[in-house]
Amino acid sequence: MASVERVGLFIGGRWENPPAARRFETVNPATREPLASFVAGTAADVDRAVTAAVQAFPAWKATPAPKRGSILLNAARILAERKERIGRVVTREMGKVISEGLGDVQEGVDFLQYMAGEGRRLFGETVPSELRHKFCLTVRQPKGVVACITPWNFPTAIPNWKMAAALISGNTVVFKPASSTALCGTEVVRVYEDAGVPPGVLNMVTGSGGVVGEAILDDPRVRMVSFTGGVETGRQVYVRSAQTLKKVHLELGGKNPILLMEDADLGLALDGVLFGAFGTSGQRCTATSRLIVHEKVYDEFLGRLVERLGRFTVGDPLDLSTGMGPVASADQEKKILEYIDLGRSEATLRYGGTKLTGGVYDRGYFLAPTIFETRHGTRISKEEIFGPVLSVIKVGSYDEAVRVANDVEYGLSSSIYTRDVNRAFRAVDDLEAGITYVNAPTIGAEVQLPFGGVKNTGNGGREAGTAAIEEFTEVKTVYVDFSAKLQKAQIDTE
Ligand code: TXE
Repeated sequence: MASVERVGLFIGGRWENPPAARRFETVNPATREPLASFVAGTAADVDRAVTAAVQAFPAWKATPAPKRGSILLNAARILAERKERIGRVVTREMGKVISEGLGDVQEGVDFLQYMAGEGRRLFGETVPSELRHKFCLTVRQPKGVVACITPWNFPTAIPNWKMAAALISGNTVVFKPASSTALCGTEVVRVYEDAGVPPGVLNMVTGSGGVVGEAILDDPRVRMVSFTGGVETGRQVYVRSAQTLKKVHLELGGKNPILLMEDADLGLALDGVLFGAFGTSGQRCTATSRLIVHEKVYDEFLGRLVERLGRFTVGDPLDLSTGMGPVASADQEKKILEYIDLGRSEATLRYGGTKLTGGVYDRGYFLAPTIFETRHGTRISKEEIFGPVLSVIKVGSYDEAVRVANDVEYGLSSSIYTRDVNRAFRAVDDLEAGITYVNAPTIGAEVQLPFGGVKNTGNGGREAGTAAIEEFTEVKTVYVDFSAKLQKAQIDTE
């Protein structure tokens, strides 16, 4: 094995590097160079990590939430200090262009700051009683040990979203990062460690979903799992966790549309479509993968889009002038190319559609940004591709655009470009999605607002904002009777 950094498991506040452990490496998708090596964790490792989290839980729960918040604020500061370096790690390990690598880290800084403040809120409710001299309220309590299982596409942002919310709520955490971006996950854990998160409160076990992930799901001491990934894996996670009656929070796929109406500002929409469809090489759960265009502006807009793509650069993601980097892995490349082949058979290829070759391209997983003109109903127009492939669909009216937009299994993000304020607000009502943007693309979530979707995008939960606190806490209802006599609700009706 090449001489790369050897990262251990993080259990009970110690980095463990058992010499005999099986290991795996992560590689740079732009160059195929190995970056670091990691322990392929086992069920026994998970057992020890959960035990450490169980043991650390009472003291962390008893730590005043504002004190937990000040540790997270430390983490925000440290992460901000390391932003440049970790942003480059994101780009080198996952392939998104450097501006987006830095954005990935910034999202963590923002969220840590937000959640640090939440330590001084964690609001409950006070509610009137139907009886005299009785006081009713709710308080939020942690769930206990929670698991955070994360994907590779936002390799520092998503772990921060989950872990900061879990920790401020008083839970202890077992974290399993996606294997292909385990160094990014490690960098996040090091930030929390250096910020003063006590031993055992945050534990990381690297390794495969089938071994480490399933051992986490099977452990009855883990009371909640927060998972982001593919819909099929999410379904398995849900079913498996049912055995131990865990709370399961799922963030899954999307097939996010932009509705481009005949009265839209086409120049503005052009920028939005390019960023929405080809940012992060289309590997965002909120990526714009469908462009639903009114027939009156269809030819003009598509012509302008193709012309712009002709000037769009694909290449080294560390180069500031690059528009799009590689896709994240050989598996991703293979899957996307299969969808492109399918698209050639069921739709009209309008741009791209190839693996890029020659020069730097031969070292990594580079695909051309790809546009298909298709009718609604083809597989490429309905299935999540998770790559730089945009399906463009022509419609004759707003109502048809909405029908097409809603006729997919997912409902994460959506967008409409129009200058008609009535139509914009109608779209907010009509689009079946957890997020609707007006005159902006389907990507660009801010951390202080809830994030999540409807239909097969998840099971009803939301990340970020105060919604995340609701996910990671139990509500306790408290009745304080200071009447000094037995009062009976529903019975003492006078
Ligand atoms: O995700 P997986 P992958 C989609 C996208 C992509 C596909 C596969 O379409 O091409 O999913 O990506 C862990 N029990 N999205 O392979 O397999 C796994 O190790 C417990 C959409 O990365 O879903 C990783 O840590 N855990 C998405 C995490 O689950 C298991 C973002 C996600 O892995 C497990 C990423 C198991 N049985 C991919 N199997 C989005 N919508 O944002 C795997 N894991």
